[in-house]
Amino acid sequence: MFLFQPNSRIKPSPFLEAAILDGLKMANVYNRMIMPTSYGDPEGEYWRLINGVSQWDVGVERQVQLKGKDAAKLAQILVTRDLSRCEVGQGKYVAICDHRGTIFNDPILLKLADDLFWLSIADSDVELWARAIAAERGLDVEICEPDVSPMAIQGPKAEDVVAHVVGNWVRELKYFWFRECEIEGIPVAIQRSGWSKQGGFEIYLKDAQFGTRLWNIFKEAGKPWDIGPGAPATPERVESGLVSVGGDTDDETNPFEIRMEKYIDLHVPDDTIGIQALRQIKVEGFRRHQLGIILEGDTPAPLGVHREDIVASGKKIGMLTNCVWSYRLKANIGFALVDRAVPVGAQVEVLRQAGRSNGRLVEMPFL
Ligand code: THG
Repeated sequence: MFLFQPNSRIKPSPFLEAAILDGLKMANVYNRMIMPTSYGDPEGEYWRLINGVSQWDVGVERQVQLKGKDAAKLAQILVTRDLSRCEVGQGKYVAICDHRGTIFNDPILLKLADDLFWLSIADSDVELWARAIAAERGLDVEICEPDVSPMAIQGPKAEDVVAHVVGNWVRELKYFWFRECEIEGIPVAIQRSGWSKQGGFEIYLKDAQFGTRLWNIFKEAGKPWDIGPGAPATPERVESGLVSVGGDTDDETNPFEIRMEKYIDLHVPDDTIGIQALRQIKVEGFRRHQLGIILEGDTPAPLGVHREDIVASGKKIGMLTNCVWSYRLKANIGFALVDRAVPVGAQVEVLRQAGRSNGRLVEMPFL
């Protein structure tokens, strides 16, 4: 038998207890936290997300708070997207790059006030990075992790459930916009967002002691729509072409290579980290691009722990960074990070652990 031993360096999500009571069966590690991944029926959880409404503990989407006179200045130094017209109450999907233009995080930035921002981060230590940059540049800003944890309500029926709990005003929220409010006295911010393309909201809980209560409020309210517990579903996010930075990237990947050009503003000030490198990459051209791949064969063959080489005419042209059985396309599909000379439509081979597999490169999203 193998037992997982928690310690004080593994931050518990405020929803984890409720998730376990609801039958959590599998989890991952993300941002040094336990990330629920399945309640024992991955296919059922997938179809509930596609057709109904699903409730997710995504407390692993940790917040990094920037507060103070130079908070806006620091935000623009950290992210390679123009924030000058970002309004209070608005969120934006952004890239954080290092000085070489390599992307290492892709948070949602939330502007709560002119001098207050949250970066709702993917899996790498942005707080440490932000502190170092702020200190090196002598900025007047406080950086901390606030007591804020997201829970997602996702799927085509999510809006009905959330409107039932907080009111019809949520129907008017634009994508990534949010509003702070209370649910039965529990302080939250509600944003139209979530790591799926099926629509939905994230409820940012602002006081961890109410995790189980907030979970149960939505569990109860969602019963007429058959809500159930779930988690970010790999088949759905791959079908939808959503990138997982860290999973689909390596330590040389720039945002252009992974279809993020529309979130990069090359005209931001020169002191934005990585922007000078990105301008140069834009002029000189980048080396790889990310395409979808559809593999032959009709048995599920997901990617294991390791990325797999992709070859064409006997030469390595790139790597498969994820692969999953698509319930809607009825094929194994994945993301291919390949040389830019290799076009959409190319027939390739993947050196899978079980043997060679033929595949075809396609445009994303798949669906
Ligand atoms: N919610 C919150 N924090 C997060 C995530 C989230 N932090 C980590 C991770 N997810 C960040 N990554 C993404 C990636 C894609 C999207 C959101 C967060 C996304 N993208 C849409 C797309 O690519 O089509 C829309 C982007 C746009 O058009 O602006 O939604 O999920 N709190």
